Amino acid sequence: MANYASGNIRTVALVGQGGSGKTTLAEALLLASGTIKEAGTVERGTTVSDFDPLEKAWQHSLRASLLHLDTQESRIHLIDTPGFPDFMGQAIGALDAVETAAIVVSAQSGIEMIASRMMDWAATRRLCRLVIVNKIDAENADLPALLASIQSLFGKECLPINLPANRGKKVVDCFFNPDGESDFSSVSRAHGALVDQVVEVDEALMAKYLEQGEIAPDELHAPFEKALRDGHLVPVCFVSAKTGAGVAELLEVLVKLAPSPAEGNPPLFYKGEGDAATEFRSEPDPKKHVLAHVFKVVMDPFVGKLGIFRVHQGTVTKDTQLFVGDGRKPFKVGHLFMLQGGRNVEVDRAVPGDIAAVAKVDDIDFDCVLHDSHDEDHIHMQPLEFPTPMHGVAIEPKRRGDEQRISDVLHRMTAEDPTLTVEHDTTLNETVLWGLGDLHLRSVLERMASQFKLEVTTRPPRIPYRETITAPAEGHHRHKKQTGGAGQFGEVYLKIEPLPRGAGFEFVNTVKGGAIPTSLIPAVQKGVEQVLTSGPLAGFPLQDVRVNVYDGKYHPVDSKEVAFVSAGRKAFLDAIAKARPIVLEPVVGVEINCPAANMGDVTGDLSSRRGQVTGTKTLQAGTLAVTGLAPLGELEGYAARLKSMTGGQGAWSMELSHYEQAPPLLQQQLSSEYAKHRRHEEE
Ligand SMILES: Nc1nc2c(ncn2[C@@H]2O[C@H](COP(=O)(O)OP(=O)(O)OP(=O)(O)O)[C@@H](O)[C@H]2O)c(=O)[nH]1
Ligand SMILES: [Mg+2]
Repeated sequence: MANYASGNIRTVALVGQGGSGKTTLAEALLLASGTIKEAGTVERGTTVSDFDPLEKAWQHSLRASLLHLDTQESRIHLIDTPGFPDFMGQAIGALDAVETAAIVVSAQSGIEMIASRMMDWAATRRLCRLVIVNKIDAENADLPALLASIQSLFGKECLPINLPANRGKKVVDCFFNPDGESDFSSVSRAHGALVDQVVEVDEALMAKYLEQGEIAPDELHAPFEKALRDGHLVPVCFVSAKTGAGVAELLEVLVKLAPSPAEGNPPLFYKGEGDAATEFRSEPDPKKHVLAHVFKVVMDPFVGKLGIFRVHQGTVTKDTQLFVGDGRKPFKVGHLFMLQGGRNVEVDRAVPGDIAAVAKVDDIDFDCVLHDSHDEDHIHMQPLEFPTPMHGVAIEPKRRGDEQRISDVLHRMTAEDPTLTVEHDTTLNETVLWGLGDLHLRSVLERMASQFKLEVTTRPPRIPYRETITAPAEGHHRHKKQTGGAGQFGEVYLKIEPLPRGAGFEFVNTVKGGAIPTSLIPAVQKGVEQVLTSGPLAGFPLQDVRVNVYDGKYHPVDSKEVAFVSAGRKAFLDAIAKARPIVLEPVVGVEINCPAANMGDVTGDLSSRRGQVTGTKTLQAGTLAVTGLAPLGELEGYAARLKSMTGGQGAWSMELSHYEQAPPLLQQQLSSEYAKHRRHEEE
């Protein structure tokens, strides 16, 4: 289907808990649309979506996969995302590319953590939401109870758009057709509830409805889309990806009711930088300037760097010249692709709503904007908030000499994955990989081993403590050295003050009258910054401080750069010593799902770790979600502890909440360890 228009495009991200059946459902949708002739399975490793060797081996999706299918004049772009909390970055990133987030819930296991997180994230992003109840064929599925918990947890606006019938062997539509028999609830009541909800967004229609008692489905289309856009309606569909029940009906819902690019909420863009930036929204008009957003980057072993983007405005063809962000030099598209799992399908053009890719453009980075006009510089999309990686592993090559290759490979992997970071701990001279969970880190190490033949040994990393100051102070240092002929001279006066938590570092130069020549200020800054990576108290990075260099002295012959680097560093250290420095510890927000019976143990254990419970909610009969805060340093071995407390039934995730002052005992312990370490080094 070559020439579809934007109005016929639907973009859908399948999100939700690991194992809820997203990949199997994607396969079923491809089959129902005739895109594939036979459905693969996750067990046999034959699905279009989980094409990566590691995904096949683990039988779980680890990356967002892009798929597309054509049905009834419509092009549907599907993104199948991983459900494990460890790979959430991939699911969050996909939200930037779609109008509709379909939250898949397993009828077997009910609502779990990721489903409810995804509901919230999609709502913050103003996406239209759809709840898909999968596995309606399962023996132990209690569908009426599940629907009730969906409504109590996600809201009354979650209304069935179809219902299972014939004991889950098929589904019956409740939107277009008020009559029919279903397994539970009544089709006509479900129909009434939908119409009631939809007409609430349109006063005139509401009046008509009250008067006539019925509204033709055609007239409901526009208000239906509005209700979806406003989050006033969240349709619930029932399917079995395995037996195929409800799959054709789901396609029908996507085609007839899911929003086109013009019917969804257009994403927010910014033009300009910082405070001067102005907001605007893209228009899904194929004739306007191109605006496309790169929401995913893949380092393909065969085609190199692949930039995957969603077109929000304008038309991209092979001949389009595209600028990357603020770059001055455009590139010619040349080959334009749409992805079908691991296969790149070459296409002629991409219109608003399309998800496409270009290969081998090195300047393309995750989250950049592609555009075709010089006037469209300095455009950014409203940034997505990714969880800060808090699970770390320190790695060391097994073979000497692999250091550089490890660094290159990790660099490529972090380019693909916004939730993976690499840090070099200068104090211990070790490389630390930070990710969202143990599985996340393991997947990276396995890829390093299998794809790049790089073997490493691992050990737990240090907790990422930080240092800061709590009072303003002055610092001074005069660097003077006479070695043989020429001497070294540099003198620096500076003031420091604490900045709000999370503000980072600021360097200000207010030197007057050339007391330190402007050309040597960078040397002072360099010296100051040398201290930042390893604070004087316990060797942790220093943050949230402003340094103001305001005076100094120089010597026309002896003042060299090195002298001012050294003077800057020592003046800063001098100031820190007087500024009541402290160690900050990371505090994480945790969410724990556990059987209600284990609630007491779980909360008691959390308090014994200096943690606190901030809320509990019932996910469904017998299962609770507990949220809380705890210092990261106290959570060592938590996964194993939770497993033993809950008989293996607990699940948890954590993400960085904030940094706060570490308790005095811990501060002392960390600084005496650091002092010992330094003595050891000096010996
Ligand atoms: N009985 C039944 N089993 C299903 C159905 N859909 C999927 N499954 C099974 O559920 C398991 C998980 O399915 P996947 O499709 O891998 O689930 P997923 O949501 O993609 O999981 P992640 O990729 O880890 O997020 C597999 O064993 C499937 O065969 C269904 O409709 N009924
Ligand atoms: Mg999957």
